[in-house]
Amino acid sequence: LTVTPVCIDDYRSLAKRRLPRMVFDYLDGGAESERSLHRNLGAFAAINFAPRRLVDVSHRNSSVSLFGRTLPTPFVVAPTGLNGALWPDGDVALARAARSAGIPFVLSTASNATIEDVAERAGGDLWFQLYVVQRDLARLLVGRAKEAGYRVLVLTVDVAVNGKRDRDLRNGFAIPFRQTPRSVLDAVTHPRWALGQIRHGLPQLANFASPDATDVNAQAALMRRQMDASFCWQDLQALRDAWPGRLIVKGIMTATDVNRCRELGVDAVVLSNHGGRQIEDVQAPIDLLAEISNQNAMPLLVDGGIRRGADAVKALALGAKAVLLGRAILYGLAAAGEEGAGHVLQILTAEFDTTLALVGCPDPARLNRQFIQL
Ligand code: HOC
Repeated sequence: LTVTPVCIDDYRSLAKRRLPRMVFDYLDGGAESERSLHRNLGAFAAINFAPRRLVDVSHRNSSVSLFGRTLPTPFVVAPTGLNGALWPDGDVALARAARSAGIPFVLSTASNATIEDVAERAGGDLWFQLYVVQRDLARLLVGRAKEAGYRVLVLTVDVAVNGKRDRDLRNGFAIPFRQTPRSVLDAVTHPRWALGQIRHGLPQLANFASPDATDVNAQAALMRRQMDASFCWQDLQALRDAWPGRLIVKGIMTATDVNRCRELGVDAVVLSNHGGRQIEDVQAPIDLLAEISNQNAMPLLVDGGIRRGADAVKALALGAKAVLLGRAILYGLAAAGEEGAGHVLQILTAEFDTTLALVGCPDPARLNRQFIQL
């Protein structure tokens, strides 16, 4: 890196420079006119602090407690598909960055490294994210994750069908990459990215790689983000009964569904609109958190639009236990691999610590709504 990036937006610019347009658009883009995506960012910007003065903030910590464990910071690396398209062996690079920072890494069903490979080569606090493409396959994946030592299962419930992403449609984005004059030009004009992909081999949906026909069909279905759209509450109950560890449901966007998850014995939910990548015109998860966190006994996590450590302070003050990082850490990965992802975590952690001092709260456990201008 010639100029040291100082914030997530700097990493976004570097990612934009290194990646072909179609890959950057896949990472950066959202559903339809991208109003949900922009609402997520705008919602954080609209929240002001109510800083407390004359508080001793000379000794601070950044740790939070989740499921009876202490995490050094409130950040969790969100599950994201196709990380290998951003950086060769991107899943392992991200998992290693998370391990170095001591935070959980959530491996996506749509990863480009296998469940076992990530456990062996990265380790750390591993969580597994499940997309139910086919029920038999889902059972198999969950069993593999358990066997490989993944501690938490995260079920994503907001991709019953594929959201419409205009940028991807315009670009003809698909895996395997389609060779058209435009996509070839896009690749050759980004030679650092292209060489990495050639050296490492083009990304596959690694968890599904198998010579049997079922998996080939499942792989194709996942590529189209075509899940089992019949998966519903009684299936969640069955999953709850089958998975002995912590179970998180990701993609919840109403108080009613939060309560239903709690009644079924789910351990936590992630308030999420999938980074504005699925449904257009939905509330920002941080706004939903502000509405419902004081009515809920269950741990709430939140994602969507976190680009600053201060955003995590806002989320915790409004009742979140932790926040998930999607695009923020992927910009770092896309710009500079494990090093970039690790630096993103350092930047966010430093910003988080500075903000705690500036709002007058030396311990995240003491954050509450009094630190927010309501
Ligand atoms: C091509 C397979 O959650 C996203 C991801 C999609 C995961 C399936 C990708 O892009 O929002």
